[in-house]
Amino acid sequence: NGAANGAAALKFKVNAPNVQYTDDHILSEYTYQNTRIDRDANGNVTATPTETIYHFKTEAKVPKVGLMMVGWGGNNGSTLTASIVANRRNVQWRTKEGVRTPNYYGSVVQASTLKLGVDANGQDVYIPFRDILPMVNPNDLVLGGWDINSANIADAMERAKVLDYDLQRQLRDELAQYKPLPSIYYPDFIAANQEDRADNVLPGTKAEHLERIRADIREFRRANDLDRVVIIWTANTERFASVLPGINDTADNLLRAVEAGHEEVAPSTVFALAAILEGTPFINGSPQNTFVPGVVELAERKRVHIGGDDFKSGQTKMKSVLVDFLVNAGIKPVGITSYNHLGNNDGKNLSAPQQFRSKEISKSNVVDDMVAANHLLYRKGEHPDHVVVIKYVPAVGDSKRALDEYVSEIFMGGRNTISLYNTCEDSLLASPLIIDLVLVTELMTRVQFRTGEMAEYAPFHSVLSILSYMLKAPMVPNGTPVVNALSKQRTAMENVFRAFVGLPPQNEMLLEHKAF
Ligand code: NAI
Ligand code: DG6
Repeated sequence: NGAANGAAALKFKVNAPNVQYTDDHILSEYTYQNTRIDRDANGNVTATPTETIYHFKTEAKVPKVGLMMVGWGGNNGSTLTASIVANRRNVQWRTKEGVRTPNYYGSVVQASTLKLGVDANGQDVYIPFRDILPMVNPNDLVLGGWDINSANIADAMERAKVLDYDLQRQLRDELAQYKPLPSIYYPDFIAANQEDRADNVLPGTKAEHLERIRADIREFRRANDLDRVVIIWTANTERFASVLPGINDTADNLLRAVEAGHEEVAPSTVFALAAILEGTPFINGSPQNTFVPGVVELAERKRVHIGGDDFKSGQTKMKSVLVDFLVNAGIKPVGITSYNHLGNNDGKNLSAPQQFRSKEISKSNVVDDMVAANHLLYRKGEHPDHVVVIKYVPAVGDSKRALDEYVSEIFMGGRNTISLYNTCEDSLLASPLIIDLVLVTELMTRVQFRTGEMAEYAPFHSVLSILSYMLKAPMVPNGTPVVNALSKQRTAMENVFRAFVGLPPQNEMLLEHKAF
């Protein structure tokens, strides 16, 4: 992103009366258009166009940001760290195919483009996604975090067996300096087969753990002179916590439950509480219900951003494209069967029933909105059969195999079966998602909005539904529709960002090319 910062460093400016630039801010006045639908007693439908004026204010200066990973020594944490260092230093490495250079493929923000508009000849003009608004360059992230395993990040990278040896060799000295902070280990929440990893754990009570993690965040911020910190859970999948009245159902009850050391408070929930109490956004990259109602209430009370759950990397991403396509094509998926096997530590942890169950839940609800959108194909409450199987096969390591079968009803009683087979290093799909989650979350902390009824600008809702594209089971503010369809999720991100700079939503009408 270069040395320049603030409005002076913007990659483009919008030429319109509704957009202003100050030294510190981008100000846009935006007309949000929608269509309200009403039905009368006879079922007649009226569609009324609506308009709401929004004012957006975006801080143009990109802050110095720290990323703290919980589970830093895992496959995702070590791969992400090594890859950022490789990009930062432009480390090149040799494989049998030749010399390789680092990149950020798989990051929407870093490696995809968006259509800004059309040129004088009506031809599309694309810009890097990262240039739509001032965003952090991942090379500038200060990295740190916790792990219940004491391995330094060089050893963790070697253990993960994800990156090529010649690259590891060149990164080793720097990564050996990175040592995860001791973390919270409550054995009941992750698989028993993880016990031998737990050699870097905090002693003490739950209340002491909460205070210790809060102190770690403050110290990381101070030692690195950071403007902001974002925390991400990329540690093992935990079992679901029971949501219990009086324990974790409200913010105050949950804080009391931590004081009392209640057994249903998970490590991930203690981290989320610590982050929120320190005013630090927290993202959950795993499927468990870290965000019990008490956490959400505290985040809303403190106006801290949270996002989750569970990185959406491969199989589910395909599902949220393919089922959307089929249903929108008027084809009716009736059976979806998803197998995968993998041999990394994530697969080992997921071989335990309760941890598998967390993952099964997050992988299973991902077509609901697409099915519900087409009442011509599905009766109310009708769903395709949907089965998810995960097996641990150590021999394949981080190279996950995903096999999917989609059976659909087609024209006049016919059947269509699509089979997919996908092989790929799991951590190389997940790590760029972490970058997107962090960069978009950080950006959202710098944007405020105001409508006609509001006297002051206010931050966006604590629950960041805009992160949905990167997440399998997107968390949304209460009462908000959950969107799983990938193209809708990306369109939402693009158009919300366009609104922040005062541009209309992207449409593919190309009306200027449709006349004789
Ligand atoms: P991993 O097992 O290699 O790494 C997890 C790390 O967390 C380990 O180093 C472990 O020691 C540490 N850990 C466990 N409990 C901890 C705690 N309480 N505090 C701090 N550290 C703790 O797993 P991997 O492959 O890095 O995945 C991480 C998480 O991301 C898993 O929950 C996985 O299900 C989830 N995920 C991964 C995806 C992928 O494509 N790799 C996609 C979707 C989700
Ligand atoms: C086995 O399913 C391991 C999991 O952690 C997955 O790799 C991960 O959840 C990614 O799932 P998906 O469906 O997004 O590829």
